[in-house]
Amino acid sequence: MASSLLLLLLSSRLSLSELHTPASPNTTPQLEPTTQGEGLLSVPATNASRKLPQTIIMGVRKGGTRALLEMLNLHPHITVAKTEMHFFDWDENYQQGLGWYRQQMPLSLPDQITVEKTPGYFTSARAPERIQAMNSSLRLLLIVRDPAERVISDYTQVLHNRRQQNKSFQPVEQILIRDGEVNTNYKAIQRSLYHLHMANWLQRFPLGQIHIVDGDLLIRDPLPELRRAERFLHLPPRIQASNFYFNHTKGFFCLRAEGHERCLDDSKGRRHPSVSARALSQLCTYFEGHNDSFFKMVGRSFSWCRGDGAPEQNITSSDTFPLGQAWPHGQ
Ligand SMILES: *[C@@H]1O[C@H](CO)[C@@H](O)[C@H](O)[C@H]1NC(C)=O
Ligand SMILES: *[C@@H]1O[C@H](CO)[C@@H](O)[C@H](O)[C@H]1NC(C)=O
Ligand SMILES: *[C@@H]1O[C@H](CO)[C@@H](O)[C@H](O)[C@H]1NC(C)=O
Ligand SMILES: *[C@@H]1O[C@H](CO)[C@@H](O)[C@H](O)[C@H]1NC(C)=O
Ligand SMILES: *[C@@H]1O[C@H](CO)[C@@H](O)[C@H](O)[C@H]1NC(C)=O
Ligand SMILES: CC(=O)N[C@H]1CO[C@H](CO)[C@@H](O)[C@@H]1O
Repeated sequence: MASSLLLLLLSSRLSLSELHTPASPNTTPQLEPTTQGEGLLSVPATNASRKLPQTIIMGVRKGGTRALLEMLNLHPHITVAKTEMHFFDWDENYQQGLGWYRQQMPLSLPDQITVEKTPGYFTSARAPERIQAMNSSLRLLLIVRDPAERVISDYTQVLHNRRQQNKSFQPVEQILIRDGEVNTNYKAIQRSLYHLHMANWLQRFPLGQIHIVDGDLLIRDPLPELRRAERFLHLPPRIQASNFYFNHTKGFFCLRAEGHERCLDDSKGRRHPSVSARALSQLCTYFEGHNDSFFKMVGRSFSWCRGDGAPEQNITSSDTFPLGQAWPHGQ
């Protein structure tokens, strides 16, 4: 009770992590304030400590990692690091050592697991071996989405950043297509070649330790994907349908816990630039050649580009994650 009151008093700093439904009447609600580090509330008598993550969301960039993290954070047995750590992919951080890394983690109770997410890990050559060296039985989560759509979303984010800095930028189609061909030098396209990156991870971790979340399904209907994630993490099913409600203005699901509501921030709902049906179709054809390798590698397939070419009209869709307005690829 006392701690609930404290949480209310701290409402200006409330974030979803404070909105847990306690696992059982005996479980103390999580007390970690929104910012990393020094907890105003770390004093109350709990056995909270900072633990190395037992689970890492390793990617993919623009695949919905933030939404997945926030949704998992609804679970009373999960506590999450709020910011992207870039520990295993940035040498200057890695050199600080595991002690430093652990200090960046939120407080967690004995029955909670700590989750960190840094989408840059997925495409990092060093991350797999470094993570393996920390904990070879760690469980990895990978959220993927349609690779063509991910490219556009990736472009949109960079475009937004460059605009804010008054920097010049190339129109999307000039970057995607060069001399009539898909521009395979474009970094965003390389990041969508999931099977190439996945192969590096499978050299270090068995497939059974990597769970893939379907980002396109997670936005449309979060609960079933979260159930699968709970099972993979060996957690009891605690995330409920009542934790989600659809915000028609935003066009995507927002989260609710203990009477508090929260939507993901606006950067997640940017409009995509218009891409012609022709360019899109070319992109889809290009990725088709790669999707099979990935599907075989992970023993599962996804509905990407739907194999029936691009839609008829130009697309000015919003960023899919978590806006929920997928491209009209057939339906
Ligand atoms: C902390 O842990 C000890 C031993 O594991 C237990 O006796 C004590 O009740 C715990 N304290 C709280 C506040 O949970
Ligand atoms: C390693 O990860 C596994 C799976 O999440 C976890 O059960 C175990 O406690 C971790 N080991 C350490 C030393 O953190
Ligand atoms: C960008 O340009 C606008 C208008 O020219 C100006 O108001 C703004 O301060 C500039 N921003 C930066 C970051 O330079
Ligand atoms: C729904 O989204 C709109 C637009 O972002 C926001 O102003 C409003 O507060 C949201 N409503 C709820 C109930 O989340
Ligand atoms: C579609 O996009 C192309 C190239 O961006 C443009 O030339 C064309 O007018 C657009 N068509 C429609 C129907 O908006
Ligand atoms: C869902 C999807 O895009 N499937 C395609 C994967 O790639 C093969 C060719 O490699 C196509 O035949 C599938 O339609």
